[in-house]
Amino acid sequence: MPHSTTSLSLPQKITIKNQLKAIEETTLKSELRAGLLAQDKYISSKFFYDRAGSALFEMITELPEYYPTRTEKSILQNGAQSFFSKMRNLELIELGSGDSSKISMVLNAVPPLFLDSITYRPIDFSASAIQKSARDLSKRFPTLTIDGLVADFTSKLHLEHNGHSRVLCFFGSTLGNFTPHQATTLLSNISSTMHQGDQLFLGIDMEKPIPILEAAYNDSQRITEAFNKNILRVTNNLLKTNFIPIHFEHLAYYNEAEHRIEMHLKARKKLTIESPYLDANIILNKGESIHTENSYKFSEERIKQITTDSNLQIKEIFYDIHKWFGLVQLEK
Ligand code: SAH
Ligand code: AVI
Repeated sequence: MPHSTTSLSLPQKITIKNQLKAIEETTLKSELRAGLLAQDKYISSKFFYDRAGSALFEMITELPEYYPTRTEKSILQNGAQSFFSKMRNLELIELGSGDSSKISMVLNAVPPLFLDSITYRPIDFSASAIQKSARDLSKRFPTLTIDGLVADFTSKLHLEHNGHSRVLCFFGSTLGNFTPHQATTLLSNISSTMHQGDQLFLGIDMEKPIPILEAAYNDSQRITEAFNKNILRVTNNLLKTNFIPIHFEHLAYYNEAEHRIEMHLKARKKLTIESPYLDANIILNKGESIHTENSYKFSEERIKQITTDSNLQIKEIFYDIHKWFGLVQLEK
């Protein structure tokens, strides 16, 4: 979510551009409106990530039930370290970067002497996440140049190639938050920002027994429920709607036919939603739900399909011992 970045004094080697400011008013509001006016109501999962949402997501990553983060980190620690240790004179671009913990594991593999030859370019919808991560990284890696970009990676990204080779990272299985069609479009757009020989490290959550999947999105501390309901607060802020989170029930279940976890917010009673940006009130009937997220789980076959369709070649897939998560190394 857009926050002002101009008032901050940043260390010398950090710049943060905000590409969202210009489109915020028009595109974001009309996107939200379209979802709430649809027959099957939805809010795009990118609206989870304002300051509070990013902080709640960070809490999710530490929950005992939420296996993806620690599993991907275990793969980063073992699998791809030999590639990362050879990185020199390049741009390291991270999509949906969030906090600094995963990219720190990548940068830790680089001999300190060569860190000043790397420009790290985090791209995220959340200005607060980029600011926090850039500050953390500049303390840990003072010679690293950081060029952050607050942007929606589903829109056209302005990533002119400056001649340096590129290593892109798209961790966390965030690609899984898009339908196969959307994911192929997104991956093809990412691929189009790469030159021959550039690499992409893509984190992918794999299929596994349903109870493990469902527990990860229904944690006992109800942090995922708070994260899901935060999207209503973000919507209230942007559209001046009158959603009251306690009027909704958190639902998260595995849709086997679609290979995805679905998250919804189900109205506990009939609700009338008002907004100065809507021509008429929206009526939500008791039991009607708003679809807030899909989180697709992959087979190796579907990984091959989507990457081939996006004009990328698989060099290697690194897995954890249970094959719960895959880190796919792709080359243009
Ligand atoms: N990469 C981190 C964070 C994953 S959470 C990890 O692996 O833990 C997903 C991140 O993607 C959030 O930081 C969110 O703000 C960002 N994000 C989601 N949709 C986005 C979009 N359309 N454009 C840019 N960033 C997006
Ligand atoms: C960022 N994304 C891949 C997470 C996921 O697992 O789909 C977001 C999340 N939603 C609920 N818990 C975590």
